[in-house]
Amino acid sequence: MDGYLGVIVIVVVVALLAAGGLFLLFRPGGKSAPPVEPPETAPLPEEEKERPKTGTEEGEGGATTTLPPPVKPAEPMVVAPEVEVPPPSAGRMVRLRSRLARSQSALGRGLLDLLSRDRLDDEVWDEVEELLIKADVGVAPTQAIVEELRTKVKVLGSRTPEEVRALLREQLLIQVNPDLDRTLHVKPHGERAAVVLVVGVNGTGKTTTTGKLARVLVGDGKKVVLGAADTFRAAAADQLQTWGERVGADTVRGPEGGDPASVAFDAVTKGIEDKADVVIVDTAGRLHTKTGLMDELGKVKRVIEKKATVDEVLLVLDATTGQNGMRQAQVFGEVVNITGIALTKLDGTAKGGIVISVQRELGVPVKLVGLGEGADDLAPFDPEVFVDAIIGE
Ligand SMILES: Nc1nc2c(ncn2[C@@H]2O[C@H](COP(=O)(O)OP(=O)(O)O)[C@@H](O)[C@H]2O)c(=O)[nH]1
Ligand SMILES: [Mg+2]
Repeated sequence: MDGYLGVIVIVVVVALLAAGGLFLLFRPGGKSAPPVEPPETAPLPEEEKERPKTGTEEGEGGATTTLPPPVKPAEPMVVAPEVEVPPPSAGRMVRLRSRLARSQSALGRGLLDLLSRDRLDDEVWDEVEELLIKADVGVAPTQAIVEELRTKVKVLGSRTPEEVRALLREQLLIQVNPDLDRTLHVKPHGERAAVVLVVGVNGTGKTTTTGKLARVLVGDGKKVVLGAADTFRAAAADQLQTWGERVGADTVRGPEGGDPASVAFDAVTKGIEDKADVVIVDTAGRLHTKTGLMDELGKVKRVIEKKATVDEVLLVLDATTGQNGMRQAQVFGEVVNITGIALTKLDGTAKGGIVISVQRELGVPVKLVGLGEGADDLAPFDPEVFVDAIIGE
């Protein structure tokens, strides 16, 4: 009887072992098939695509199975991320001129057509006015342009197309004001990094502009540290960090929902410790009340000023939002002393006249323009290139 039981036990054990082995070999997701590259599923954002893949992402558990050797030799485990060298600031707007021409040339063509008519009566001048207003030039600058053009045209009498073009160019340029100081204040103070604070309404392009600006500055040979003071969502800090990693700029971040001012403080501290030239601090824009905004931004600025000076406060403004965006932006002007405007998405609107009206209404020069979603589609604003893109060459 005992021997009989022993045999049964042995048979059961052997059967269990065999089943286990088969399971190991053929379990779903097991390594019974030759390893395959992870599939390219949804298209990755540009930044993600460039991130080098490490060996650890292939999965786990491969070592315990008895499998044919992988067809491909293993990739090296660690690949240093390649740091990009972005183009310098000089010449960027010229490179992006075609983007501007594409979005703005309808305005220029319309104006040149009207001004080339044989008879320039009140009706024609009304149309000129209408075109300028529609392009967000603003009422007062429009009136100034029309008045000057009327006088000059009268003096000229008959006009050649070249003369019309030159007159228009001159008047637009006067309104854009080439004499404004558009230098970005990013010179370090001795050993202490310069600080740029980036503010503006949610969705205008603050984080993107912060990342692009880091590239501009790195392209000019500067060492940059980024501060992710938009602590509202972890994704915002990730987004900024990805921008930074591409050009070798460190990003200081805090816990999700943490205090933005303390992140700003830590970023500036790191900037000074690391002997960076510039610290750029990205902020949140989703503040629903003016007092909330006052409190938060005011605090960020005050806390930075315990360590350094805020050299530049860039207001990011979405050109496609026109007058609406401008009113929202004005609130920021009441909270912090804006020193420059970064006008984004100028590639996506025919209303380039906003350059003129925003400078007038906020009393601050446009220093940077965003002309696309590409990493290097941010340029220092150049009034002449801008006006030439409007009226064509
Ligand atoms: N076409 C275009 N899109 C832009 C430009 N600047 C930013 N964007 C886009 O605007 C969206 C919001 O940008 P983001 O930086 O996240 O805005 P934030 O909420 O102010 O930080 C993103 O899809 C950007 O790619 C620009 O100059 N041109
Ligand atoms: Mg953001």
